[in-house]
Amino acid sequence: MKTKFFLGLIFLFFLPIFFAFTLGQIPEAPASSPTLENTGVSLRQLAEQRGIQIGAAVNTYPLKSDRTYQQLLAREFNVVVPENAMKFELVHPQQDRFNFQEMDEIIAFAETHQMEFRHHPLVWDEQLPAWLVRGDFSRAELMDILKKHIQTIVKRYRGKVKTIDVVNEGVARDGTLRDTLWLRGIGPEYIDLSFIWAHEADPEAKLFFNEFSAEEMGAKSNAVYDLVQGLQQRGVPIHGVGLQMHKALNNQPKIEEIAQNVARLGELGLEVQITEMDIAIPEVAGADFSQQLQEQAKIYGDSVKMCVAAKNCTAIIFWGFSDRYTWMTSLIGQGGNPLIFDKFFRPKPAYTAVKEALKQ
Ligand code: 9MR
Repeated sequence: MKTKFFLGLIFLFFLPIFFAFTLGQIPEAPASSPTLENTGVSLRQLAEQRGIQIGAAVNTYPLKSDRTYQQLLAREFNVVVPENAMKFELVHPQQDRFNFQEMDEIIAFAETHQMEFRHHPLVWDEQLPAWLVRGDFSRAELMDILKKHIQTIVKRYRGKVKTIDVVNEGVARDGTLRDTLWLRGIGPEYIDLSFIWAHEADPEAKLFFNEFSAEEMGAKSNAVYDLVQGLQQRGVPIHGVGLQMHKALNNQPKIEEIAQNVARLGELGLEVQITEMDIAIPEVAGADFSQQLQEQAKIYGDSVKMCVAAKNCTAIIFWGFSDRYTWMTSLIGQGGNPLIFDKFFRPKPAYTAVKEALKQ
């Protein structure tokens, strides 16, 4: 009887530990796995020595299920960004219901591994839930919805999150404001209001305007510049601009122009972060893949060097880190191999180039 009771106690003691491991709740310490190649000093260590952040967007599925993914993420990066977990339709699926489960899981991972968590995005025109899109709300109602959305999320993670993409992709290619549900329903002041509401909810957080195809000098980056300068002139709290950098071998970044753009934003007293970098390799018949990998590596290296050299460039964040999990797979079918580790988590030439750039 006593033995059974004793065995029962042991069973009860180990049960939660067993579940925690099988569900991936207790990630192993980084760098302990023989499945990971030993790449010497990590990007994270080098970036920390440089006083710059290096991060990756995370996909919640492998974060829960893929041990190698977890280990590499924790070893190489010091910032995580939710690739989708904070999108409106996931976090706020019904008007009166929020779902923070995935966000909480990512934040728990970040805390366990002393990584920073970067919010992305509070206000965007994509991945919106049906209740919002089909709601036929008045201007006042939409303002209430947006304020509640922003402040519920920001207050929940206040103190844990230092940087937030408040408005994502608010400018169109020609430099006008992008035609969004928020612009149509509230008017151009939705941008000012979003920053003001986020700041009210967490006055310590650094607030960013995040944009794509606004890296180089041109109509779009001029419009972003004017927009953020306008916010500053009206006393709206803004601390930085995110330049996404979704590029490709056939759409290469013009590094000198990006440096110029980063510098002019610096003159406004703003930080810049490279927020979603990936460099797609297009499938070209007869192309030499190893040559393409070298070309990709050079772009990664030059971009990181540019950021390291710019005083106001404070972070480089990749839109994922392994070609095994990239948004491009759903976009163009085969994946584009845009990241710095391959599908088997082996470091690509791009990884080495980023490392060398961080050493300089
Ligand atoms: O990587 C994200 C992908 O999984 C989603 O399906 C997509 C929805 O539009 O959003 C992707 O992330 C985007 C990011 O949030 C904003 N900048 C562009 C990114 C790539 O489309």
